[in-house]
Amino acid sequence: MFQSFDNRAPPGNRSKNVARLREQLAAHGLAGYVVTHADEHQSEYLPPSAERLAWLTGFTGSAGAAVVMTDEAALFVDGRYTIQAASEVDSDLFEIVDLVAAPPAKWLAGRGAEGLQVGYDPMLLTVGEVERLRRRLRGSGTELVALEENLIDAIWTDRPEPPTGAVSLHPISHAGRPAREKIAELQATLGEKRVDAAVLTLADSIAWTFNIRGADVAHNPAPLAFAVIRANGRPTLYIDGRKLSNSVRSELSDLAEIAEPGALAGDILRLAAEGSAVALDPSATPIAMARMIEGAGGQVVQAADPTALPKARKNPTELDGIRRAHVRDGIALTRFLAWFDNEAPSGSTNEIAAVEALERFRAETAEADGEPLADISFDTIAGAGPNGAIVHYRVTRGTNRAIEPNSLFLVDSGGQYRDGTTDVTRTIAVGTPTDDMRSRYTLVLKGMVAVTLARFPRGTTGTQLDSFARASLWRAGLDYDHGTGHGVGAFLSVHEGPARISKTGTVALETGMVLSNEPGYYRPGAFGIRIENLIAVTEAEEIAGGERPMHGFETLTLAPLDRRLIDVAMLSEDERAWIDAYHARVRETLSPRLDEASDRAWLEAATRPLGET
Ligand SMILES: [Mn+2]
Repeated sequence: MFQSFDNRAPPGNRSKNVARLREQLAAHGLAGYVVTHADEHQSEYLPPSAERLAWLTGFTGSAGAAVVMTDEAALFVDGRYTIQAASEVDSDLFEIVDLVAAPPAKWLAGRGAEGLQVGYDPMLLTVGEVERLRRRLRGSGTELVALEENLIDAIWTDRPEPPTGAVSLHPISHAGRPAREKIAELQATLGEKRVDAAVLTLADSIAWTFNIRGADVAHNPAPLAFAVIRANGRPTLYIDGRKLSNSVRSELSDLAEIAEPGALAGDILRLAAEGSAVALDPSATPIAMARMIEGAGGQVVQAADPTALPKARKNPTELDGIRRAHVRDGIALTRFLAWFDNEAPSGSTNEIAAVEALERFRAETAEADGEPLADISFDTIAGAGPNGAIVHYRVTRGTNRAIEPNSLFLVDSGGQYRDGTTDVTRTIAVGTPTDDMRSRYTLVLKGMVAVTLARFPRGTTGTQLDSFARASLWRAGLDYDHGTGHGVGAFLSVHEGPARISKTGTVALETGMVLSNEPGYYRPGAFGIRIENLIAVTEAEEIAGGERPMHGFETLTLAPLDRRLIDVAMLSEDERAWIDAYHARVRETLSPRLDEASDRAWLEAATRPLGET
């Protein structure tokens, strides 16, 4: 199993850990220390060696920060994690603070005493984070101090070793473009921007550039590494040599110099000493690197990671792979949904059993298809009844809930296959849904379909489309507190920048970008609804009678929507026609590929036209 159901916090006595950190504060003459959920690569999924926040506080969410002062301490989490933090963290040790309403800088400024020095690790905070912290702390008396040594590492005696997962080559049959060509394009971009080099620090940027994949962290097949791309001259890839077999090393040596990560600082200093202009992405790059460059006479040019856009625009080979992955994933999901419909009404199953069954169907289907499941793309969110209303719910043995009759079940999951990454959410009725559940489900579905059917001119951003997904809910006085969609990688991160469909999605949507389309509705304590398909931006085309070419979306995800939850009377003709056509496509694509007659019969019934009984 790729998913575990145990608490993931590193073992330890949090009270002792905090006390030892306070001894470090005293030894360094500090008033406090900042610990973020981060590694040097700003990875979403951390290797165990970087779970410093969890080691210190017990909190295992995917985002957050702590500040420990000599006599008080706070853990900062956003609204997704307030409930989880309260159950995981000892409130005698940490005050739990809303990250949005009172971010660390505001909280620290409120403690303001002249000359208060608060330490942090400059390899773990980005250029942008430190700039924001400094701006907010200005005039408060509190000063941030970058420390060479990480104070957690100094006291975490049984800290795991950093990972050394084997690197594999991502073949041209999946990547679609040779790494050499990608590097040349990046070099041309640097030339246009008149910079001498760019430092890449994100694992997926490096994986994409060099056509490699890794096994350092769960769920994201990118190797933890750094790279320097020079406008002129060979790039250097900084990676722990233990991750490279002889054959992989020899392939990579044709593209780049290969060095140990420890060599990066010296190379950056040399570049800077030559007076080079070096591009750094402020949202990704450790502040330590910017300081090194400026300190040694180089020029820092803040610019978006140059791989972000070319990585996001999937090429035709990648899109073909992604489509294949979605057919495979659709078969697995259909088998799961048929299984669930058979098991759930008896009331004898539960969230963990559902997660296990779904992973088993994915693994079996992939094995039979000759493209084994490399991983799940994130921990499956399987929320029964009220747990469905917890947006980032992860079931543990402690929270496992029985699936009860006359309730909703929300399942958000995905697979990592070498030809593509999937992410799909379905909300399923168990027994008889209430009218209320059906009307809310239909409003969410109308939003999902509105984005699917959107036509939009070149330059349109995700922010503009985000309201398409919400309009039906808004009209009913309802909304949801998360973005509508995120970018998705090609056998890479399930959450990929830079485009997104959300209130902050300011990047224009371009042909080949793959995004999620996942509106929702949540009634705390009762039920949650989310419907998610992945969609790819299609080429702008002429519309009959129209005057300007328009982009649209191709739906990639293939899995039935629960007809029992659709109130047909609430649908427009267009919406109804889209759902029927989608179901016909799902049936025609998947049915011939289902081995079991019972699964084919289930799919037949689940995808018949709306209104047909
Ligand atoms: Mn998603």
